Amino acid sequence: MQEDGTNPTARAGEPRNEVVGPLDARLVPRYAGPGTFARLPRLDQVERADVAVLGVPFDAGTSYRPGARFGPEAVRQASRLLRTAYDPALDAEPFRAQQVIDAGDVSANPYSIPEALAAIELEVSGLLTSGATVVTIGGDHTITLGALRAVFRHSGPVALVHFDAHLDTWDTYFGARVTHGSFLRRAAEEGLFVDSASTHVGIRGPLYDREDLAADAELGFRVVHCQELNDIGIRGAVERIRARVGDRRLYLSIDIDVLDPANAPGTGTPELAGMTSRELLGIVQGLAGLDIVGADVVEVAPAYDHAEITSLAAATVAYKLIGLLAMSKPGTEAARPSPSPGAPDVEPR
Ligand SMILES: [Mn+2]
Repeated sequence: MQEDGTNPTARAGEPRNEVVGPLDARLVPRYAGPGTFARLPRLDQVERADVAVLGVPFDAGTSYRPGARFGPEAVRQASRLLRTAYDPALDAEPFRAQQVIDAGDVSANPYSIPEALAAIELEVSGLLTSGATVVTIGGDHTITLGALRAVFRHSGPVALVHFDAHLDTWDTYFGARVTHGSFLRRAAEEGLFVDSASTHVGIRGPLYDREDLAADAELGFRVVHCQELNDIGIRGAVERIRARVGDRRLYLSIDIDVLDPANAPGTGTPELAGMTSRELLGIVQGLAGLDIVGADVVEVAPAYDHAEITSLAAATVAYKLIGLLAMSKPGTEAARPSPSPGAPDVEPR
C-alpha cells in the first residue's frame, strides 16, 4: 500500500480477485519499497491470509558458526530480486492464487531455547488458526521444532521431508537436548511426524559415530543420500520422496546447507559435495500437488555469505514453496492464466 491508500500492486490488467500482491517491479524498482519478503503486504494490511511468511531470528541452537539470527532479514533483502508474478516452472502465480503476507518476526528469546520454541509455537499456532499456512524463515534449524509442534497441534502427525546435509537426530550436545543437531530426535520422541512416511534428502559427510545412520533409521527415517543423486537424478529422488509421503499431509523443512558450499557458503555448518541449486529447486518443484501444511527454510548465516549467494538461494526456495502451496490449494485454477472453458468461478479464499 502507498501512503495515500492506493494499491500499486502487482499486476498488469484487471485484478482477478481481492488478493493484494507484491509491488509490481515494473512500477516500483525492486531495490525500492518495503523490506517485507518479496515486498508483500504485512499481515495488518490485509483482511486475511492464506500463506504467512514468518521470520524467526534465532541461533542459540547452533553448534559451529553462529549468525543465523540475521537470516530472516537477509532472505527478505535477497527476495527483492525475485520476479514474483508467474513461475513458468510450476505454471503457477504464487501471489495471485492466494493471499500471501509477511507476518514479521517472532520475538525469540536468545537466552532460552525452551522459551524461544514456545514463542515460535504460539506464533505459528495463531497463524494456522487464522487459516494461514506458515512458511518459516530461520534462524537455525532448532526453530523447526517449534513450528512442527504447532503444525502437530493443528493437523496431527505429518509426513516430514527434511532437506539437509546432516541427520539432525543426534541425542545431545554438551548435555543439551534441544539444539539444531538434535531437534529431530526430540520431534520423533514427541510423535510429531509419521515415522513411516519421512525422508532425509541430501545427507552426506562424515559422522560422529559409525552407528549414527542406524540410530537415525530406528526413528523411521529413510534417506536419499546426496551421492545417490549421481545415479537416480532429480526424477529418482522425487519418486522416492513422493512414494514415502503418499497422500499424507506434509511438512517440508529445508536446511540451506543441503546445497553445496559453492551454492550456499553462508551457513552454520557447510558440508562439501552438496546439491546444486538446480537439483534442489528441481526436487522441490517435483513435490507439486502434495498436501503441504507447513514449510521452512533455515540456517542462512549472512556473515559468511558472499554476494547474497545463500540468501538468494533461500529466498528462491521460499518462493518455490509458496508456489507449491498455490498449487495445493482449492481455487488455484482461478488464478491460472487460462482457466479451462466453462470452469466455474472460484470465490477468493
Ligand atoms: Mn539442519
